[in-house]
Amino acid sequence: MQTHKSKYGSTLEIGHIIGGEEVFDGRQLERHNPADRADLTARFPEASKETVRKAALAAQKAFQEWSRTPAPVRGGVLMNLAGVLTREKDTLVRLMVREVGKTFKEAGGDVQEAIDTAIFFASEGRRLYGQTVPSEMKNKELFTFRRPIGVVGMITAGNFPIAVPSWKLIPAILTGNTVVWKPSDDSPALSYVFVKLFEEAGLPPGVINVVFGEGKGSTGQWLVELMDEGLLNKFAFTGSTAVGRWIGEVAGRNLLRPTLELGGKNPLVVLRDSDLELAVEGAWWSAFATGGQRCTSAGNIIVDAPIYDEFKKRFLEKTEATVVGNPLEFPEVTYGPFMNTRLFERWIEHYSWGRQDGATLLFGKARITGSNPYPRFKGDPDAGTFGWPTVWEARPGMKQFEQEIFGPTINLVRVEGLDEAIQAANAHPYGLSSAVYTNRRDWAYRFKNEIKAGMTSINNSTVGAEAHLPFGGVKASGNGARESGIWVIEEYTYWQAVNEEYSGKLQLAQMDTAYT
Ligand code: UN1
Repeated sequence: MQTHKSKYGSTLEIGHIIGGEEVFDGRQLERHNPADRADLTARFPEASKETVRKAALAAQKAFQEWSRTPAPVRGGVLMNLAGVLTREKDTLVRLMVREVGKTFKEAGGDVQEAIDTAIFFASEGRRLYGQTVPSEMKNKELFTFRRPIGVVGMITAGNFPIAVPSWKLIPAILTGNTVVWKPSDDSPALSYVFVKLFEEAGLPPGVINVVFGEGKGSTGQWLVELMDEGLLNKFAFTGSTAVGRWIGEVAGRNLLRPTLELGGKNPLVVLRDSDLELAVEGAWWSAFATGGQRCTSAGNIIVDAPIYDEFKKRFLEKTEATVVGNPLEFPEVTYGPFMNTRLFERWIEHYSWGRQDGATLLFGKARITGSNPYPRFKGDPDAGTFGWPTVWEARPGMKQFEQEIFGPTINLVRVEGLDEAIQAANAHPYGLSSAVYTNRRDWAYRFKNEIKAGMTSINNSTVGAEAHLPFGGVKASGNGARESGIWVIEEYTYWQAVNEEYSGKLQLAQMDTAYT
């Protein structure tokens, strides 16, 4: 790695990390701060098919030793990592604000989530329990052991550039696997620094290998296709449903069980008896935190008819107070720029979906620019790509009600009562997060029982899941695999059944007990 001075920090000249060596082959790519497109955070290469293959071979080699390393010792590396990340938190936070345009507060949460994950799994190395199981026969013992799966391919998105990779990397290595990780091309510097911190914490070379590049038609594709060559034993992906489906197909034909964390169109329901102030604040944060660029961001706010008008009035007031701008220079902003122009282009398209379907635009004027100013903008809007906070009135069945938008857009949806609210909350293809605001326990519990979603909040935001609860969705939001907490261990291990015979003779299960 080389560093050069840049406007706000330094530019990293980085290579892939393969078997502990830095490898510089491939077309050069660049990453700029999305809030100004001038501040260069990293210059990094695009890994070719051959380079990705080398990374998988390095991971295979490292697996031999790492899988034999006692789990408490592997956990010890994670305990060190928690310390190193805590020491480096401020540096990582600042780099995250520069590289992906998050606010300081949210970047702090992102890094903290990784620290919490490291702390959680550090001791898990001492609790990687198996079982003893009674045998049908005398003088025979049965046991189960967790075994690592092997080499794991990983592709992650840039919106949670440290937290989400940590949910994959940390449990994967704790359980004895080794990794080839292709991070998002939106966060190369952060990913590089993150892996260097694992090294500093004592992780041997080759346990985590990093290949940089882009997605389909590039490094990401080469990595996925290594499943067909038998070089990967597991795949873990966070990103769009379309890409997830394709990864799932490749994994399926190779009989691998992937972890797929995909899109969301998360409903937040506000019932007639709820605390309106709390609901408005929770809905606003669910919609606009990270500029809506979270898989857990709310997509539809479903409001009970008797309070609809009052909610709408207060929600629009709160939306108008949203501050948008360059988070590095103005830490008070609610959200910053789009992470990349692809996301912006997708977001801008939804303005035409809304018009075509007859939705009503209540607030928002597409892209913020000097000639299309937003009153609460901080900084130079033309320097990056920023979106107006946007509020629509929509109905189930409309495209923008059903499809993930991944930007600062929210729909208000009017329903009559709990039954209709639950029906609307389920009327989209996804099933990741959800929320209900009510003071009635029976309503809250009916909602939690009937919503088809992996995660549900009662009187709280759709975003901000804690690092030790199972994270994941149903329907188009994933394949049922869970990340975080103890549950993720299932995804990175297989059960080995062992029997030990000490009778000194051949005892056969089933036959000996049934017919002797
Ligand atoms: C994501 O957007 O991919 O629950 C993850 C949350 C965060 C993680 C979001 N803890 O909003």
